[in-house]
Amino acid sequence: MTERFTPTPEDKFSFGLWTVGWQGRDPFGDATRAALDPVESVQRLAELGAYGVTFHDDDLIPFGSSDTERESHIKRFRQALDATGLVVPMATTNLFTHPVFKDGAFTANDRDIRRYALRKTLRNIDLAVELGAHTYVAWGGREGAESGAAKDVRVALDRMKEAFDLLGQYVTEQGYDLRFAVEPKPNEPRGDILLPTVGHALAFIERLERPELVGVNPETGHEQMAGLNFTHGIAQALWAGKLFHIDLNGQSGIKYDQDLRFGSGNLRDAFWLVDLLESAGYTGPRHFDFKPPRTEDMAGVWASAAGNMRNYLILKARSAAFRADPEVREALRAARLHDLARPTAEDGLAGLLADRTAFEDFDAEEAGERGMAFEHLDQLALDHLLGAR
Ligand code: XLS
Ligand code: MN
Ligand code: MN
Repeated sequence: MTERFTPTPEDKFSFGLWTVGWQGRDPFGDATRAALDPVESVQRLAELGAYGVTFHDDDLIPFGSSDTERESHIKRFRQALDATGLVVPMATTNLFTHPVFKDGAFTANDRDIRRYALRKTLRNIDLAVELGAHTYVAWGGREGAESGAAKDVRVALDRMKEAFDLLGQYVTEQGYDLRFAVEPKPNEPRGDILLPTVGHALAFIERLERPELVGVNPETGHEQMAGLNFTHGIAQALWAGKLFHIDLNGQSGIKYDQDLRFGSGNLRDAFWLVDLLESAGYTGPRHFDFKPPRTEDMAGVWASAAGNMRNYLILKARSAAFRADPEVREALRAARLHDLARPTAEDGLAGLLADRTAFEDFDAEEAGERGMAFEHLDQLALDHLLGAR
């Protein structure tokens, strides 16, 4: 039983250096853990069965490093990757920690800062590609405001578009095989952040010069912070062909960004999410963006990291059992999922207009009385999730 839930690189689990490396600093308290060497993170994650590691430029190369220091950090990291076989599927830019980004990066009111943010990003894109990444995440944590007049949001969106158009031009001109994934978040650290949900991001992407190069990187907790159904957001991103990457973690309802390990918080949504990813044939990395709580020592950090993968694999097994259960198949029919899959008017508009049973002879009273049988179906799901079937 235990072995079934032991991760292997084929499961495509990846972690950010900033996750296991989080020292536990929060707005009210100092670090509770020592800094973690990225090389150690790579080694431990490989031992735990992960396949990939991701990073912000500053996670790997401390802000302000000289060129020589930068080279030596990259060299050590690359050696650890080679020794363990871990890959770098994704990288991203830190455009939020240094005070220079206090009013944002691509949408800072200060033009000098916007130009610096773009150069910082372009520099790290070169490194991302050198290390083999195919996805570049853009989380605009400081792109936002706390007050009304401080940010002209329509103009800020022009600047955001300008930034992504330039980034798209750069990777195209360089011939890089790299796509961007916008990561939405409603708030924190800004009072309100631009592109706050998956839906906002999807609409934004369609207005870019090269929309095909840009998708989304939704994070479980970020949608749930806004009270939204994460699985529905992922379904729409998949429907739009835009799920380029995903940040998995746990969140208990509408509160600060908890970044709990995957499976904690809203377990039911986690079940439906895994069910969706696995049945939709999502082939990208299962990337964990979590924070081991600051109560933990290093043993707790690795236990927390391992828990993410274990919970994903348990939920994957539960979802497979749910889908294979003959009673579930019957319940899905009773709930008329097959009917939803059928076009509403395969006879076309003319057929619909000519069909008297669709309106003139339609018995709305009788149709209104038909039960949907959703409760039985949901109980079967819960039985599987709880291991009762
Ligand atoms: C913060 C974000 C961040 C991004 C990468 O809330 O989740 O960690 O994933 O910058
Ligand atoms: Mn988060
Ligand atoms: Mn994230």
